[in-house]
Amino acid sequence: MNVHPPEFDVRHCQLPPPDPGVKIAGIRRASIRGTVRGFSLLELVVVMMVLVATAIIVLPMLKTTVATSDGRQATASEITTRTTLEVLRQAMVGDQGVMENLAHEPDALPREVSELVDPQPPGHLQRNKPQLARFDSIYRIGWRGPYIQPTGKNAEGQPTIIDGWGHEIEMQVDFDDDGQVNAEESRYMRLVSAGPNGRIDTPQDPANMEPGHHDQALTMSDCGDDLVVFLQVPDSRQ
Ligand SMILES: [Ca+2]
Ligand SMILES: [Ca+2]
Repeated sequence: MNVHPPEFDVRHCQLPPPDPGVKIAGIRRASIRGTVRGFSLLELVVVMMVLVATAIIVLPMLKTTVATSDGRQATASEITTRTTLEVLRQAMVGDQGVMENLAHEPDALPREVSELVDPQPPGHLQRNKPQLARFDSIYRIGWRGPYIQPTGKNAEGQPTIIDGWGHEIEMQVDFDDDGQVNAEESRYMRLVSAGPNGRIDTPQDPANMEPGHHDQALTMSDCGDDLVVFLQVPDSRQ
């Protein structure tokens, strides 16, 4: 059979209709349209097995360490703790946080993180500043808990905020031994996670509250493996 090659129509950039009898690379064009071949079940199973095997290899690596922006390798527990501390910091000093509602009376501020998850105001607030026990929506002052949802329980079984190693995050504040928190003391409030060793290493004595500015100030080595977040003063530890 004498077959002429199809002529290309330049004006319309189209090939003329194919001759159904013409074979292209041994397959009729009609059969290309009719049988688009999919994956067989066996091929799909093999692909799934490869994906599962990859996940089994990669997921434990993600669980163990993650590279941080400064090039360190941080564990998932550390990342969880840093995230939790940031959420806590926002609950304290962020928009509509505790400080916004209570900072004009620093002695009414919470002294334990477990107080932040409670809809009821802390006992010392109810005793010392009963006028702040209810939130005034016009002046936007007074207790408006809970400020954060609990993530675990403390040693006494109370709902509280725990770090990535399962220990309650501690709020440290300078009382200056008189049992009250004044405005200056409230500046040095800080949140402390016990870190991987599960023990609070950061000293709580008043001389050690301010970070970095004088000889007695808190240094990095004082804090051991703890993770510390200062609520109001910048962290200038050396
Ligand atoms: Ca005091
Ligand atoms: Ca520690």
